[in-house]
Amino acid sequence: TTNHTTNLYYHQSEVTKQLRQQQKGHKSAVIWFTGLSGAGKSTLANALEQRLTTEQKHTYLLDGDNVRLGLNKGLGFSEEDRKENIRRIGEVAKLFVDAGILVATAFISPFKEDRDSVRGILEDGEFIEVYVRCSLEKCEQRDPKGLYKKARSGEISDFTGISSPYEEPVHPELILDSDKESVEDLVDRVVNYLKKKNMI
Ligand code: PPS
Repeated sequence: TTNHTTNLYYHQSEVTKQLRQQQKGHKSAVIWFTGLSGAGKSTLANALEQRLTTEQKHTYLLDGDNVRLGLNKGLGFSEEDRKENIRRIGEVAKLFVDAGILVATAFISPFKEDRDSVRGILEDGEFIEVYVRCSLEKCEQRDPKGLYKKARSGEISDFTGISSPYEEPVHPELILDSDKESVEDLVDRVVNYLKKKNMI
């Protein structure tokens, strides 16, 4: 039987990932921030990107709302759509890693299986899972976009933490307690990790 991938062959380009990394003077990887809405994923990913850019590293940031307005327009928040959202983001992140870039991603990515799948398409050490940990109570108290309020009133369904599950990472590379330490200190911890692993 013939399917859509039958006559497709992966090409290895002449310029390799290793060569791109050499040229940039650092490794490439995905720094995958996961956590509840309002936990601080975007804030931390942004601050990390700024810090790395200041240190002359080549970075890119893939962020929840922006990706959902473009590449993943049309996907909602059912389990199936979130799965597809994360799958596509994983593939895009992998392309950035191939391009030699340190890519930070900020998505709730509530399902362990989906995060593990992204880890699975990358090479060892290229997937750095960062759990931005913050209690639901605190996130709900922050409610920067007023979404928890809408979720509680039933105006939004399938809302993570309220009416849709969040599966905590089991062995993340890093846990950042966003309600205990400052953004700068937490960014330090990520940068130190990258240095310790000789990525930068
Ligand atoms: S997921 O679960 O990884 O596919 O979600 P993600 O792509 O990160 O999108 C999360 C942002 O979408 C807004 N939003 C919702 N989040 C959770 N549940 C529901 N039902 C929902 N509806 C809209 C919300 O602004 C999330 O942004 P963050 O930055 O996480 O607060």
